[in-house]
Amino acid sequence: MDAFLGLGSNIGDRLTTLQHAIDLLAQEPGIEVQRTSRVWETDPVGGPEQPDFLNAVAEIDTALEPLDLLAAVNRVEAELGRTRDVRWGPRTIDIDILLIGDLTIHDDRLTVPHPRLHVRAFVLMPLLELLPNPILPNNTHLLDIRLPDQAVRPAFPPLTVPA
Ligand code: A4P
Ligand code: MG
Repeated sequence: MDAFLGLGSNIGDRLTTLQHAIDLLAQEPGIEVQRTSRVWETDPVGGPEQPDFLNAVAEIDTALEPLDLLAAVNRVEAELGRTRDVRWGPRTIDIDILLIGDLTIHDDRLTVPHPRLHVRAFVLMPLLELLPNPILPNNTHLLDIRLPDQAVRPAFPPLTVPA
C-alpha cells in the first residue's frame, strides 16, 4: 500500500536527522521508501518559542497493517532519541502518518488521514510535491484548501533513498 509520512526536526543537525530517519525507515521490514519531497524550512507552529523546523514528506510502499506501521515509525523515532515532553514542543524527530492508501482510520492510537494535515503548510507543501492528484479519502481536494498563512521555504533537495 502506498503511504505518506511527514517528518520534522528542529533540534541538532536537522538535515542529518531527517536523512537518518529515512535510512532507518528503509531498514524496517515491510517498509520500502520510494522517494521524498524536498526539505522545507518552516516557522514553528504552536507550542513554546522554539527553533525553525526542517520538514519533508516520504512516500513509502508498505505491507504492514496500520498499527504495525505506527509501531515501526515509533521505533525509528525512539532510535533517533525522541523524548516526549512538551506537546508541540521542540523535537529531534517527529514522524506522523499522513495517509495510508485511501484508508480512513479512527482508532485511539491512530487517526488517518492525519487530522491536522490540511491546516499545516509545513505538511501541505511537501505533500503536494508528491501527490499528482491530491484528493483525500473524504474527497477533500487539497488544491481547494486555503493555504495556511505559515512561512515555509524550500531549503534542500530531496533526501537520499537507500538502494
Ligand atoms: N497518533 C494518532 N494519529 C497519528 C498519526 N496519523 N501519525 C498518535 C502518528 N501518530 C499518530 O504523537 C502522539 C500520539 O499520536 C502517538 O503516540 C500516536 O499514537 P506524538 O508525535 O507523540 O505527539 P506530538 O507530536 O507531540 O503531538 P502531536 O499532536 O502529534 O503534534 P504534531 O501534530 O505532530 O505537531 N511546526 C513546524 N513548522 N513543523 C513541525 O513539524 N510539528 C509539530 C508537532 C508542531 N509544530 C510544528 C511541527
Ligand atoms: Mg506527532
